[in-house]
Amino acid sequence: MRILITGAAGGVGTLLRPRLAKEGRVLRLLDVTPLEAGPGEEAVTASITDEEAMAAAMDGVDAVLHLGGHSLERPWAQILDVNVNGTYVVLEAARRAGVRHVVLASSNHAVGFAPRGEGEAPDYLFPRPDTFYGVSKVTKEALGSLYHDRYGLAVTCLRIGSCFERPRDVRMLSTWLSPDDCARLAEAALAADGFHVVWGVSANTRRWWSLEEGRAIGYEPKDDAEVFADTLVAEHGEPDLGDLPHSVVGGAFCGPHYDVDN
Ligand code: 15L
Repeated sequence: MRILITGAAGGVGTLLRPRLAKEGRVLRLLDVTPLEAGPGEEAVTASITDEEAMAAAMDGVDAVLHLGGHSLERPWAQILDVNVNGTYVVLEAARRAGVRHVVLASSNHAVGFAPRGEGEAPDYLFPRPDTFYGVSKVTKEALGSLYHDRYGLAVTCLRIGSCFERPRDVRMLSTWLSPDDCARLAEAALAADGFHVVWGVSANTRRWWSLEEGRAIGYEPKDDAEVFADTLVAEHGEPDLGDLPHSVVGGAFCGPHYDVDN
């Protein structure tokens, strides 16, 4: 079993690398930043936009975990090149190589402007991107859907919340995806058939995003950001849920000052 991880040197890739290591499994780590391969690993230095390099990187691969791309807002030209076209290059290379499973790192920012409602935000919430970055995640999901329907690849899109060692602010008491839960979610997604869009969130007490579809593919989160609540609330105060950044899925990305110079 060989898994190609794109963007392996990034934040989520770095957290997942040791957690996805397993007897009988090879992790092929691809990034523009050179990485040193350890036991059970292979390292490839390449851009996801390089068609030739991606075709070569798919050799002998059973599943792809596509994390590569800009992880925050950037000018449109960069988003288009790396996030949008890069995802096309990854999926096309996977299809040509006959790779069966592809997991796509989407983001809550694909639906960032969705308001907090009465109940949980459902799975498959209609796109409401909050940035060009969010648009690229919507496009990523759309490309995944296309490659599933037209070419039969099994594709699962993860609308990741806030995947860090620990929540960094009070919003993340709701949106945190712990590194261990992220690995649990990735394992479930890598094995799932069909096409799915699932929230990437832990079993947080203050969670307001659905876990239904995640659980349907076998993801059972174990962590809860609430253990960090006392410290974070003491520092930042209790959140006003009716106001930004708590009133919408995407938090500060939806604020008037969150922009780049295009
Ligand atoms: C994301 O998509 C970003 O990559 C990450 O840095 C966080 O800002 C996260 O969303 C979030 O919404 O907390």
